[in-house]
Amino acid sequence: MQFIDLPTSLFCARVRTVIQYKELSPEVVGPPGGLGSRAHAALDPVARVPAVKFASEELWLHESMLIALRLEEEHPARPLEPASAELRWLGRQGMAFLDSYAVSAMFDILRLADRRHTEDEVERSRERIANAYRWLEQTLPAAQFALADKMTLLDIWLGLTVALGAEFSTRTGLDLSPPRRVAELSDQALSQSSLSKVLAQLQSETQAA
Ligand SMILES: N[C@@H](CCC(=O)N[C@@H](CS)C(=O)NCC(=O)O)C(=O)O
Repeated sequence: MQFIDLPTSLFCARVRTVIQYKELSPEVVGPPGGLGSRAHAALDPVARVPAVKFASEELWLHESMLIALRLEEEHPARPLEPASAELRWLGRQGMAFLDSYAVSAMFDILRLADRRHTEDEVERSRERIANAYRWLEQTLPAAQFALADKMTLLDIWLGLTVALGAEFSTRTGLDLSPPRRVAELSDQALSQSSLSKVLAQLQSETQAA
């Protein structure tokens, strides 16, 4: 398997966590010539990261969530999804909500901070983050991790999203912190060695960039 990875990317960090947790050894390549460059597009026409390609296949698979699900399917040892279909789909919905609402609104907030903006624009983004967190807070079962007594993909998404929110809070002065149980779950996830190592690496690479 080939993995196009970028050390400063939150989305790549998710894939790196799954790879570390499952003890996989892909051939890791940076985007050749830099992200979105011609050389990168010659290797993978979409020229975005993360992307993975399996030996004997032509497809460069994109989207961190799809990549995580494919790795789960290909490498079921050390599972990162619950056995119950209902919980599995709850977890996937949680990951999709975090991406579509919380993470995208966090990046919107960061972009807004760089230009003239209205309070309403910021509030709308904060409301999208709050809605995603509220849904999780109200829907997740009472368990040690988000869905079970061990780490799942949703915990990886949750931990890295809350960490991103904390970093953007520092940069913008806005409070982007989650409600209590989501915060506890994220702390729990971030204390797992595979995730804490990846987060530390992501933070040091982002600072250096
Ligand atoms: N939804 C995608 C987001 C991936 C993404 O935004 N990647 C950025 C780097 S962090 C990228 O490739 N940007 C290049 C571009 O937009 O041309 C995922 O979950 O993988």
